[in-house]
Amino acid sequence: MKGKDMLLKWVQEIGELTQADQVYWCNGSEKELAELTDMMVEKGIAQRLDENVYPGCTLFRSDASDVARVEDRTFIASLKEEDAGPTNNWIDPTVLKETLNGLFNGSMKGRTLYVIPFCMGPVDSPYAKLGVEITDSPYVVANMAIMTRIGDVALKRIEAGEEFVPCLHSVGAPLEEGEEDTPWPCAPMDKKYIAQFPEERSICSFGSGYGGNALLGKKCFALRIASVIARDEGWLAEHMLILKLTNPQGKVYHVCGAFPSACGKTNLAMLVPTIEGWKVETVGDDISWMHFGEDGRLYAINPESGFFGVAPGTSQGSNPSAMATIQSNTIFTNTALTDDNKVWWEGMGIKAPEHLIDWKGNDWTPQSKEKAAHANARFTTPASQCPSIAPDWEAPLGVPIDAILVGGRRATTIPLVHESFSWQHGIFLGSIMGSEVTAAVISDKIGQVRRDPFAMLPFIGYHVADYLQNWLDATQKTEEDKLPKIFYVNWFRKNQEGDFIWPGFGDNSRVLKWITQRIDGTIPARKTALGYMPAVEDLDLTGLELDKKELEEILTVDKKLWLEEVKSIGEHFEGYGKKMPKELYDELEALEKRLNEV
Ligand code: GTP
Ligand code: SPV
Ligand code: MN
Repeated sequence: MKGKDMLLKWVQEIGELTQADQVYWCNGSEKELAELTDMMVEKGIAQRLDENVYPGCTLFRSDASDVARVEDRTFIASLKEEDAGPTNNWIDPTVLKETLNGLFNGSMKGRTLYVIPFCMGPVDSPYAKLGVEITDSPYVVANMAIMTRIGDVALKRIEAGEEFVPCLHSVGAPLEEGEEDTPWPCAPMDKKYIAQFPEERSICSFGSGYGGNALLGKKCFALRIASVIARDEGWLAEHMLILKLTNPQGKVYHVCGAFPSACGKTNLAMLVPTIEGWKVETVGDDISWMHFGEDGRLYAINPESGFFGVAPGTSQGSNPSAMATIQSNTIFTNTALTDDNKVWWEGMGIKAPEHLIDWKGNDWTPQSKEKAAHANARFTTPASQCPSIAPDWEAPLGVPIDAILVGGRRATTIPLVHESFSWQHGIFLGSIMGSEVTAAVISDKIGQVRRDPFAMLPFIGYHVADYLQNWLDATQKTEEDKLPKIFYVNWFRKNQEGDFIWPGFGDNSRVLKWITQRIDGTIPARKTALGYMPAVEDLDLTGLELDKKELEEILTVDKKLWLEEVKSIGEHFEGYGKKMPKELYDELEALEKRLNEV
């Protein structure tokens, strides 16, 4: 859609369809957010935390059925089924629209319809894109106000005639006359729809109020719809963190990293190095939009303005920058609450108090069997508050990317780090990524390894084979030596006892150091069947006491396991159908050959 007139017409139509009580246009001011928050606290939807410790912070508890993204209820409604490809749930757009029309009919009765104009990307960036979310959830408004640039800044660009993506959202729980509201209204699972219309570039989400299901600027727009736009326009919309790394000599590098949900993007983006003289600054923690600059290099912008981060496991020890960021103006969802109005979660680095209110609102003691915070409890917090935020994180043209990391959660098989032989081999590494499914998604497969190419499996808005081709095509847009080097990392190897071998978090800086040395060509590497790998001595392990044998193990290629992996990759490629680029099969064959040579 384009222009103010179309926007007004759309809002009017949706107002009539949903029969909302009233329509409110968000301007994005601080006053507006403060009033909205007051309203939610008064209504008992939200709870304020201790103002002395957590100023401007609130806690929300979701319905127990609405705690994460729902991939089974997420649809790509492209005109042709084959365009959605084998990895997406396809649904006929005409059929779906009829269903959705039925569901949205009267769905906002008794509620306010909020209109949120928003901008993905710095407001002065030529790469920024606009959207307008209509929602009946004030919680969504408050989150969008942190996660994106909302209100007048975005409306101005729409009024100037720019295109915007219409994003329609309802929690799907109309209120009848006199009916009392619940703190977290939502619809049952079989009525939930998270729908993307790629040709029309529009989004429609019904029935869930949680995270990526409801904050439509994030996964629905900045990944599913944006990936389609990116394919058409020749750029890349990716599920990646963006960080800025400075070495002791003051040389700057920028690194993107594609890890699946709850596999360490936020933590790596805010890492505090454990090696002397190194500095990491944050540009983004979840999404990277990359364009080719005039110099032929890839430049990344972060389309978001906040972090929607996993709370459990976040502590002063693991991520002090996140802990400092969430001290004020933060929305907590599904964490536990202490008796003195503070938040608590497992892995916060603070002993569990004798009594808590758990994420379901029940009393909890250390003897309780269930966890006090939900595993996918989250904080929504402004990026600008992050002590490690890079001064140029809003650079309109983005930052030039030197390296791309791909990786996931794998207890076995995948070494700590290996470097690709070439761009094509790097895309192969991205295409074969596998990871254990985490609580960031409602699934009965949690803990099982699934293939997740470039951590985009749930987020590619079109055919996965075309998506991989779009990556391969980069070499037609620029010279290979201008493209970032691609590395495959795995912080999650476990030993016999089930403990992580690599300390991770701040110590991942040691791997980043090796990566910069490879970029600069200042350190040799071992050529293995998988790619270039460091020997244990090549990593800066100053001050670390690790079991040398275990370290060697995570820097070794296990031929037997890898031959099994090759088989499994072959099956996974077959599943992607005939459109799979031949280059990736060539890489698979070459890998098998190299493995059989050693
Ligand atoms: P999404 O927001 O879902 O996309 O997740 P993410 O990729 O940003 O993951 P995040 O950084 O929030 O980390 C998820 C979980 O993994 C947290 O519980 C972290 O404590 C844990 N984690 C992150 N980095 C590491 C690491 O280097 N080693 C280990 N062992 N755990 C880690
Ligand atoms: C993810 O699952 O990758 C997230 C959380 O970042 S959500 O916004 O819910 O998608
Ligand atoms: Mn994510």
